[in-house]
Amino acid sequence: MLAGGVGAARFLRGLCSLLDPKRLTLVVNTGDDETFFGLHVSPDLDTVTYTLANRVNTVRGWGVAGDTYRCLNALRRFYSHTWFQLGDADLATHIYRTDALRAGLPLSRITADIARRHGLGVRILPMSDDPVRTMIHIAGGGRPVPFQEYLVKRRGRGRVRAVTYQGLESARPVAGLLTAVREADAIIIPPSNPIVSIEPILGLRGVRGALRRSRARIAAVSPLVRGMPIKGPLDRLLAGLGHDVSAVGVAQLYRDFVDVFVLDERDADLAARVAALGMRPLVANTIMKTLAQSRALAAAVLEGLRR
Ligand code: FO1
Repeated sequence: MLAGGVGAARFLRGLCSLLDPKRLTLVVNTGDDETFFGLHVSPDLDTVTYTLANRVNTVRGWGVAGDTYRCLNALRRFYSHTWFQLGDADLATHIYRTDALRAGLPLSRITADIARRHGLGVRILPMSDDPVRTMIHIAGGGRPVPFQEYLVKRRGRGRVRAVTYQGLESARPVAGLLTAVREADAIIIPPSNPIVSIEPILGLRGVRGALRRSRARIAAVSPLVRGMPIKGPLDRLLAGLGHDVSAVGVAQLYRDFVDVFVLDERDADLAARVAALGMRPLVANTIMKTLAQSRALAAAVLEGLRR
């Protein structure tokens, strides 16, 4: 599975309740990674890990449940940029990751270690051990800003003119990624943001070609329902980049390698347009507020991949 943050994590909870997690490989976006107070924060890796370990703050979809903010409050004495909510327990993960990176370990090894220390059997791969940073170019906004600054500090304001991925051209796909794509029976793109969560993975050297050639059936789930994202700024990103702000617009971005495209029930009228792109449309409830809903969606996707 190729994964972003909250949408991917919710889908995964359902999937892991249906399959042996040892059969799964997750390739997670790191284009959203950011450094705060000298600490390396990997929001999508942590969201997936905390969710699968039942540690996540389920209201927000990210961070640790019941976390406190004493350290962040104390940091306000020294720093002005305390807009990113890093909880005390969450900070332990960032301290551990940063310490290990400074000791020379690759992010992939540290990620596997963090997953193991959370008792997870699933294989979690950061998309690359090399740094990639998603940058948002805002109309009339001067310099491009890193994704977290655009999303959290600026609350997604401003018309997006372009999105670029710093470091992507020279970044190598993490060891095992291309083999996993080649050898998979099935590949799933959950309801993640195609521009900032999936595109950085697809843009790594060789990944898109490997997906096109893969013998695996590939399914993608729309992260939009009636043109609205469940979470985040996807509608503004698609509009700014000139794409159709609908599930069809998302399907267009994946048309060269996806076999089955999952639309929400409320978008059933778009099925014919998805079929016209050469993908098999599958209609399901894509809203995942409960574990039962995550499980039902994952079951529908698995069934769609078998057909
Ligand atoms: N999202 C916010 O909207 N505000 C925050 O202050 C914030 C803090 C944060 C801390 C740790 C973490 O792992 C995630 C956090 N997120 C926050 C979520 C994150 O910005 C997004 O979910 C992803 O980057 C989008 O894929």
